[in-house]
Amino acid sequence: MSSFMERAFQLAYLGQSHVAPNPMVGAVLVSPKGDVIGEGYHEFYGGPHAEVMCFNSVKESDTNLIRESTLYCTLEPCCHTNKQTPPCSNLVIKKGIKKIIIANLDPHPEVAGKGVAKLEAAGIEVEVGMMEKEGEEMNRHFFTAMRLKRPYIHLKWAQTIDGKLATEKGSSKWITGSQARDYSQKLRSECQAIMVGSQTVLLDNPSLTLRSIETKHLKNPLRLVVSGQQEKKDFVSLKMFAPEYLANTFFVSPNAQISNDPQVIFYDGTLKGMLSALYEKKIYSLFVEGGASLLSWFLAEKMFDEISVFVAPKLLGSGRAIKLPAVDEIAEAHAFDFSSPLVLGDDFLLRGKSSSQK
Ligand code: AOF
Ligand code: ZN
Repeated sequence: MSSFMERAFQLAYLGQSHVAPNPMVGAVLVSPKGDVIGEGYHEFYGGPHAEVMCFNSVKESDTNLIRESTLYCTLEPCCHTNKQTPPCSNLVIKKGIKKIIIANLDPHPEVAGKGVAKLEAAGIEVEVGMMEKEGEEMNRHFFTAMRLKRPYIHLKWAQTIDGKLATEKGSSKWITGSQARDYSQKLRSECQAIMVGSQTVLLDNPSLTLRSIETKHLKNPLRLVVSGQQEKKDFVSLKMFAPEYLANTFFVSPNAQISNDPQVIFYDGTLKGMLSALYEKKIYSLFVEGGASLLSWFLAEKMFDEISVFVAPKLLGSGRAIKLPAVDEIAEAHAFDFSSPLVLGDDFLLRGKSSSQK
């Protein structure tokens, strides 16, 4: 019944912002009479998996029902061992349930169907694919990272109706109103890391933290500053480098002279190289917030999965804008599918994906 799987999804989402780089996973155990006798989810990175939490929640008086029960799990139980927790497929087999219903296979190269094969070999009935699309959406960060060996990329910017992200001088506080800015914090909270260019950091001195009422209880994403050949000394007095934030702030830099600094993620100067370096550090999702030249780099290389553009009812005339190689014909324009625009105070948000990604 998909209502049990819906419940497993609800539980999985409770781990949002706390489980990255792991996927969100929820599990529900249902007795032959249709009663929920166990529930659990992966609560935080390094913590027990959803299946473990679910079996642990079963009351003493219900343990005799486990053998005849069905487990609804949003992800294929893991079967690999070179990691922090023991493989869940062994636990599921040991508990001897009758049936398991799974939304998505785990694309991790060491799982990818092997978990299911193990369960089937042990005589457990396995069904895969219930609410598969919802699972693809929920774990789009982890799945993209596993399949493409790079982080999921969400680009975000705020602009005037004439397409300016800042004045010529670099002033951008504030293009949009407070409702749009609060919403932007919600988008931030979905990702493992926020990325900005070093010019933006020097100009705006942002803290890049979660402060809105909706997001205050969530874990702050990592903060990544893409710098050129600059040295750290220009940045130390800025908010992101204050003692309470320092541990989660990193320079992403091609400067070989500072490559051994633990606060530096070194890369070869190319966008692909940068994404590989982040993937190797287990950074599986990026929220790229600007400025215009960093965003233009990702856009020009068509390296993104999702974009969110806040549009404010203002005109600037001139100013900083996205710059891309010119096209001659409208038919050659990069087109997007935006879900219904969201009105946020005086501004609106266009959020979507490239239409070619359909
Ligand atoms: C599951 N159930 O709840 C999760 C799974 O480092 P570890 O030990 O936490 O293992 C992380 C890997 O396990 C992760 O890369 C993914 O393949 C899988 N996640 N699997 O059976 C869960 N979170
Ligand atoms: Zn597991």
